[in-house]
Amino acid sequence: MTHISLTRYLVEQQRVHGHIPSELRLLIEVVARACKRISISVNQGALGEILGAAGTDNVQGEAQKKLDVIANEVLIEANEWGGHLAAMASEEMEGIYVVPNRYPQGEYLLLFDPLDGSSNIEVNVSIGTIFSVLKKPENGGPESGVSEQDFLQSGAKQVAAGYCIYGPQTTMVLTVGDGVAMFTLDREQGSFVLTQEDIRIPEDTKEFAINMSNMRHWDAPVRRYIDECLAGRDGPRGKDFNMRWVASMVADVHRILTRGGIFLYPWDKREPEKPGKLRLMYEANPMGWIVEQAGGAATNGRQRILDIQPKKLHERVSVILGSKNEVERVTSYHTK
Ligand code: FDP
Repeated sequence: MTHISLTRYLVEQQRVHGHIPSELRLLIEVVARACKRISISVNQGALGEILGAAGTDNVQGEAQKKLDVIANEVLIEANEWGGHLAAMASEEMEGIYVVPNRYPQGEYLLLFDPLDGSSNIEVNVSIGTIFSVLKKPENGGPESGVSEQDFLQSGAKQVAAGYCIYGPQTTMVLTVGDGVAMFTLDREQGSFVLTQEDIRIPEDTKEFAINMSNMRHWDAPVRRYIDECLAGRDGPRGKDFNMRWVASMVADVHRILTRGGIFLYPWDKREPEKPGKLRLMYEANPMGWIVEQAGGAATNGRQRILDIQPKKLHERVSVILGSKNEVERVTSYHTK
């Protein structure tokens, strides 16, 4: 079998479809390289002194783990000097990180959740890195500065999105708007190898993922949907459902890409003014686009995730994504 590396895949995509400019290709390769570094740290575990709390809080007031901070630094250091980026934004940083003056500025904006699923670091369960790429709006020519406002674009404007999952295998999943491809890290060679192309999520499923401990706080439409799943064969759905909840969004989404399913992290009554737990720009947009590109759907219960106009960088959102027919069902329970 011919091994197709990530580099070769991107070069061939560029040749055939012409929609991956070389700067974007470089950007994706640099992110992949950073993910390799993060993967090495994750694999070292207790031997690498990377476990435990960093002793700091992030902008959302959540305690940062050492690995959150390390992964954030790795992504910044890898990306700041290449000339392909204007600025970066991370779930772990309050403001945007503008590429320093000593390096050339490019036309792309990179957003990332450096280490998703932090509660799973210590327990040796899959975690990941999620990223999203936007183009800097042409509001004042290439010489003009970059501001937080430039990042506030809807998910539909993404030009690349992906995630890397650090599990039994390290796997990178990528879309540039032409389907979804999967690459597995060959640890001996140190390169990502194409292992699946044109991934499709089955439209129907019998598996849901939600944190059931929040049931008493849910809104009526989510409650109705899950109640109907739980009623199984004798209920209105006429089939038995299974449940999975890894509590790492990357792992739950990865399972859905592999065999279908629906993932929900809905708004709930605990903090009514908070639209949801997950972050629109670092989690919902990239995952939403990947899922759509694989034939699935992603909404906040009322609206397509990718159509939401963000008002702030760290905006939160309610998330329902996965197998198309199930997502449409839950969404219709909200809107009808
Ligand atoms: P975490 O806070 O551990 O980083 O990003 C938020 C997230 O993980 C998701 O990856 C995951 O799906 C969810 O939170 C888990 O939330 P619960 O602990 O409430 O189940």
